[in-house]
Amino acid sequence: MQTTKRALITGITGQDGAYLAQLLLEKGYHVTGTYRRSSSVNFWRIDELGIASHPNLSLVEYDLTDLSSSVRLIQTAEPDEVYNLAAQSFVGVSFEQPVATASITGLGAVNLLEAIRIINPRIRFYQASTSEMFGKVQAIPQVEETPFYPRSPYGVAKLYAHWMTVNYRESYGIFGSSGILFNHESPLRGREFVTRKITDGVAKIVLNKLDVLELGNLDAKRDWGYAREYVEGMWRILQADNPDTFVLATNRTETVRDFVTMAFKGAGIAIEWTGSGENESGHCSRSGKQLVRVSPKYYRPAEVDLLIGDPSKARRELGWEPRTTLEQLCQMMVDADLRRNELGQSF
Ligand code: NDP
Ligand code: GDR
Repeated sequence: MQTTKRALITGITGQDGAYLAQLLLEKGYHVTGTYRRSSSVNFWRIDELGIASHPNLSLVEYDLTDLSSSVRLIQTAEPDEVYNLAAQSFVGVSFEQPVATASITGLGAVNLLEAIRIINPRIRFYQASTSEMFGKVQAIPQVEETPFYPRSPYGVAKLYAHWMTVNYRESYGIFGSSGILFNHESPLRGREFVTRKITDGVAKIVLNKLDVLELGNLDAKRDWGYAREYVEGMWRILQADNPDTFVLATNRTETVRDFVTMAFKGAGIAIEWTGSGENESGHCSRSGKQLVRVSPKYYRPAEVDLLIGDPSKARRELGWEPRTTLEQLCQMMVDADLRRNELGQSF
């Protein structure tokens, strides 16, 4: 069904921002997407999706840390729905830049909530919350009621933004909803995140552009889904009758090691593992050549060991369901990275 609604997406240059913009444009929304000023702005994702020049897409320069810009943004974009996807979203970097992460990922959300409260409290607000808020395992699988125990400055900042969203809902009646999304990946994932680092690395090894893939903790377990399906969940969360909190996940968890094995298999290479911890390595089972090495430089000061989410509430109340298997997702990413590396594209 077509609509004339207006949506504002912060962070349109990111993975989710690009997919969500595409989805909302297909639904007939006018979309305002924000990007950060920098010496070389990168629109490769919306270019790849073919929406960069869409007539119903406006691109606006914006920094989430600035309250006055947030007020002006809400004033000029006049959105019915705001999707706050902008964040310093890389957990590893958050240990190096805890203050910047708090400011962007934590306080940034409050700048938008304040702007909404001041200008138009009827605007619906989506906060991109995360399974990182569960952090140290308190229960398996994790659901909306599972106690939080964040294990990184990023997780702590996101938890603050999450509770502020709940607080604005309860204090001012703002339609503020929070999606606690577990890891979701795609060919548009940034290369600093482990799945894309792996699929890009596999492609480079196959094409003789890289000898060995260096990774950190191979034992971490994640619940990985397909980003395109998760942004559809975000939209459903804001179409519900009432503001609420929802977990979006696949309810399957695998180790980083398993994902590496899967990605090499997707490129026709069988991997054998030997050793453990820092001495673990992955070899091509046919030639014996070492293809994977563990490097402690990728270890984090504190790790989230095991994430697995139960999306029953979203299934029941929103009709949302993940459909793509991890094998399909991994293959999609390997194929995309083989293609990009063959073409010499560097994103
Ligand atoms: P990305 O890192 O791909 O995108 C983040 C976006 O935020 C980019 O557009 C980035 O701009 C923008 N941004 C960063 N800092 C600022 C700032 N100060 N002002 C304005 N914009 C800024 O993240 P994803 O698309 O993967 O994730 C979207 C959101 O969902 C994030 O908030 C993330 O924390 C959260 N999340 C993601 C999950 C996942 O598995 N992908 C799971 C759960 C939550 P630039 O391009 O200039 O860097
Ligand atoms: P995560 O994703 O921290 O879960 O946050 P990431 O892909 O960075 O790490 C997943 C797990 O893999 C381990 N790992 C490595 N990670 C990276 N990046 N690089 C490596 O070389 C490497 N080796 C092992 C990590 O230690 C970790 O255990 C993502 C982000 O998108 C967040 O914004 C989001 O909120 C959460 O997912 C849900």
